[in-house]
Amino acid sequence: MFRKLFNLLVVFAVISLACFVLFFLQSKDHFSFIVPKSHFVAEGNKVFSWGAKQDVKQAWVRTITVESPSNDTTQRPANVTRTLGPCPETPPNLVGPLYVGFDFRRTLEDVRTLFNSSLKEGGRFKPRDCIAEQKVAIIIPFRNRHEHLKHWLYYLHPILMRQQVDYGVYVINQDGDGVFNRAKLMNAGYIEALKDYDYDCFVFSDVDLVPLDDRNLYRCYDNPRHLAVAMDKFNFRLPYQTYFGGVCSMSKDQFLKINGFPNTYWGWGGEDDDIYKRVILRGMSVSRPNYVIGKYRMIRHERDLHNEPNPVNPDKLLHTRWTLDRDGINSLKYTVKAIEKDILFTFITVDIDAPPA
Ligand code: BGN
Repeated sequence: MFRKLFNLLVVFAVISLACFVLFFLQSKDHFSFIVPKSHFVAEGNKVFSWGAKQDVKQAWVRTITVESPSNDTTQRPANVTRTLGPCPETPPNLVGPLYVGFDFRRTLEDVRTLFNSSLKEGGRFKPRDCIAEQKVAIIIPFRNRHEHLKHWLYYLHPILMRQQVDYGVYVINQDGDGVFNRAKLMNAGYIEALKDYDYDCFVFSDVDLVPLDDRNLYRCYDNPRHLAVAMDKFNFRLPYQTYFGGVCSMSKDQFLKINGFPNTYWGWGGEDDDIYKRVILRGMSVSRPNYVIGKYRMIRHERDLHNEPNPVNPDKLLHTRWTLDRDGINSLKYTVKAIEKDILFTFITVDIDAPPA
């Protein structure tokens, strides 16, 4: 009886010791071969991962190697190996309500200096410590609004970083002086961003809108999401229940389900209402944050040149059911004139064949 008990104790002690040794070795990174080396590259002491989603699906847990930035090889510590898991559902470093002020003395160069070391060329970022579930392209329709862009970048980059988004910023600049077309620019942004990276989520944002709460997550949901629900210019509420303007997000699937955005809304007004109708006509609903989290501050400005309200646009809205399949990403035509990679954003100038103003 005693002998049996003694044997059992010995076996237990041996197993415990083996576990302890294994645990010790793994924490020392001697066991990094257990998980395959990934596509992560190290730049100085910053880690960027450019692995494909397929790999991520196979193994959420991967190993990265971080080179020491030191040039002194005698002082260089051994490579540090870390294991990355998926980012948490709720990003841990959010702060909630934010102060947002548009200091006119701020320059693009100041903003570059601030984020130079955290971003990759083209305004790309990946969280260091985890693998983000979505790859998000932020698309900004643009013309002659550099004054606003610097503020947008100053506020949004740190917010997106705290939100642990794997993202890229695409400023889609309309070439020439013809009539502006916000929705067509966003369609072009969708296509151009996909040439860069395997994005699966798209946030379409006006350049003059800055969120006042970082809990308003720039990601995609089960339904297309309207993020800018409480703008200061509308007294922090929706101007009308079906409003879908300012900032919205859509997964690639949702975007394709509505055939992208209409290309034929020239000038101001109506294109966002058309997009809302497309979403509803395709059997989806609109997801929204509440009025506390969904607050935005708009940078005050004069109405843009060549973006006057177009009197034919309201009428077009009566025909969305018919135009949905004919006017959209499947009928989009534009020419890329230039692609410039800034550290803070990718600036793509497109000729969208605009009628003269
Ligand atoms: C609406 C515009 C929207 C705009 C909002 C808020 C139209 C279509 C005619 C009914 N809709 O009136 O595009 O985002 O105001 O400014 O003009």
